[in-house]
Amino acid sequence: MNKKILTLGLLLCSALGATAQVSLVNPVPQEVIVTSNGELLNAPAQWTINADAKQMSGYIYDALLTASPEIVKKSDFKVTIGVRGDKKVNKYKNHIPAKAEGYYLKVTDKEVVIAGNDEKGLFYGVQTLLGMMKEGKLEACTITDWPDVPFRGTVEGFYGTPWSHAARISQLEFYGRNKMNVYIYGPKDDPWHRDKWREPYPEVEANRIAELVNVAKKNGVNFYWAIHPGVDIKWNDEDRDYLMAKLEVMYELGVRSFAVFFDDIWGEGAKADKQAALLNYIDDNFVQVKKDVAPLILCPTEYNKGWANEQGGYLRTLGTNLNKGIEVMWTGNSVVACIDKPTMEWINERIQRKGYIWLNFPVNDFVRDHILMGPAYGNGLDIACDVSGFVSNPMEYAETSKISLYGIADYCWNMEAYDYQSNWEKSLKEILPSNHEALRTFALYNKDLGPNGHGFRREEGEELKDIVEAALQGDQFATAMLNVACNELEIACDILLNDNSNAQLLHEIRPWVIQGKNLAAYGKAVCTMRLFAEMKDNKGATSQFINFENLYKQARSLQKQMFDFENNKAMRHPYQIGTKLGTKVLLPTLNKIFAMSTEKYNAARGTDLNATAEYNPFKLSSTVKQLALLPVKLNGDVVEIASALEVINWQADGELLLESETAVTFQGMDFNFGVNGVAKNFRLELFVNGAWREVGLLHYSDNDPVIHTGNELGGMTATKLRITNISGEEQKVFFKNFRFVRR
Ligand code: 14T
Repeated sequence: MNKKILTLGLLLCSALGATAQVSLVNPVPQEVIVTSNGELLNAPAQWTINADAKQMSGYIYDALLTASPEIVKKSDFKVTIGVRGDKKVNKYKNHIPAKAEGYYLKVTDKEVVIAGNDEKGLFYGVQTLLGMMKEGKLEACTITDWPDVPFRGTVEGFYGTPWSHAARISQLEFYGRNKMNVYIYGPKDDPWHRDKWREPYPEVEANRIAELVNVAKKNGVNFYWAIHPGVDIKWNDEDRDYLMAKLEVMYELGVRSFAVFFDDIWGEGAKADKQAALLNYIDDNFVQVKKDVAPLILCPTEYNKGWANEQGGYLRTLGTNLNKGIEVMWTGNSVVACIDKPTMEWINERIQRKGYIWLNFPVNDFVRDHILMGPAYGNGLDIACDVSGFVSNPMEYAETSKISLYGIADYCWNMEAYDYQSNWEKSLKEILPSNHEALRTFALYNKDLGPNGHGFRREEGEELKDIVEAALQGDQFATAMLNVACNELEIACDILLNDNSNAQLLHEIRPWVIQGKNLAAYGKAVCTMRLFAEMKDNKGATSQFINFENLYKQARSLQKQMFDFENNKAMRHPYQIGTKLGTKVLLPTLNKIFAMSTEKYNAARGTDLNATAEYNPFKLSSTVKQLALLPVKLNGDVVEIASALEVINWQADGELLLESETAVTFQGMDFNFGVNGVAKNFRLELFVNGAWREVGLLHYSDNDPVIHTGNELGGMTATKLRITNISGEEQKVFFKNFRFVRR
């Protein structure tokens, strides 16, 4: 059957004015025939279930119970459910798609039929019915549906605060509703996942995992538990037995799907042949023996093309050595990347199997000053056959992540039909029905990540493009429209701050909403400044108080309020300090208009108001590729270079240069490269009075990675500093932090 024609039919139907109830369903089903002529049916108050005995209990039946109609023995409305082979759906067997997790669904004014190709298919058919009935209506139609990608879901694989137990339960239910079937548990900051991988979970944590396994099951989700042993694993029998024992303990807790992660490590743990041998051992002696355990998943050390060392042959070794059924994860051409056909061709050829995509979106652990509420877009719509699985690594903000995950679910299910914009609009209604327009207005300014080391950016502020362009040309009407946009943002923030319907969401986004109010107020001040800058008498309509200079003072105050809010100690996280939004278009535009207006006013009045909106006197550059993009943060008298979360390959003679516009008098400095005893490999120099002067570097003890500076630093005044690798060979270090205090 032709998908395009069917979709067209659906469009025509919604054009008739009715809200086609099928359009409420996420993911968008593969084939829909609307048989209703646009007329909607009221969902019945009661219905009778018609099914083989074995379907009258269990998780699918429970899911059906969550629908509003009362289930009674006899009623006029019949709901037939079953899987291929069940007597009750036998007559529909030719309609059931012969696809894993597929189903056939028929809705008429008298009955509903749901026939799954397998159990999961039946479960998903029920989800489609429930989705369609969300507004208490039904629509006569037949749907034939199945997923494009066999494994769809998330990997809780970020650095930072792991999700709470409640958040995980809510996620698993969300996955069930949106037909995602994988949740990989691998939070970097769970000690028993990584640092203490050999040790069993304490009782409380163990019980929680057992509960998650059950909730996952009820929602048709495979709960994968991941272990991250690479930090310190020895390739001997002892550690292998530790690992097997831990898996056994997890099996006892109910886990039936496992992953082994070797990301973000180096050294002994990073060897392909050893990793493959271990995975094969687990496969042969655990997975195959247990018989009820899902195929293993491996996250390799070289998990993206940018890090793949062809000469080393790491990926090809995995490809040849790993048992056939073992899945291999891949983040794409770089750590954070969109996935396309060439990406898949490159990796699949090397690993001799279809890559299992780990999409680093909407994860924000490397841009913690931003929260990401935009649509999931940019991945190829033609790679369904090239991937074995597709999972998203989300933010530590679980509830907010649902906006993007709603898109990932749709994309993975029905790739060619994926329309990220309409999916995004739908997701906002799903997540905050009470005030989805306010959420949308706010989310418009929380899509891009800002400049970051991975160079991954998102669209933001496209809808303002014309207004911004004209306003920057001096068009006062456009400036007034920009003022309206700021007004909208303010209204949206205020509405959100008083919406209790999704407390978790509001809790997560709250800092950005408050900062959004500051931004909106700043915008309104700036747009009004622009108006007053050219007003001859410089007077407000009714009051002398509203004049350019007072607006200028207000804008200055708001710039500082935003800065103070970002640097507020109570809310600060250690990495990318700050709470930023509207950074792609709105804020830079407002800053330009601020400068423009102030300059105009200065020129007209002969005043000398400072027209610079943002000020950062520090500039970083580096011949070490991975360091060159790190932002420099100013925090009172503390100057910090943001932490790089990856291993830095610092080549011999590679240098890091920090330049300041004005001379700095140093009070103290230290930095942490995450490795003991490396101070001797680096040289620190300050540029004082036109010459480089070396400053000593030392560790206070043998087991302290922090590098301190010699006493001579105190009181030195310089305009530049540089750190050079003088060891004559590449240094593998972490760039955990670098900071100095100025006088
Ligand atoms: F295993 C991987 F596929 C992976 O992506 N690992 C981490 C992941 O846990 C993290 O959430 C993600 C986004 O920051 O990136 C990976 O870790 C990195 C990689 C970097 F290059 C963290 C910082 C980096 F600079």
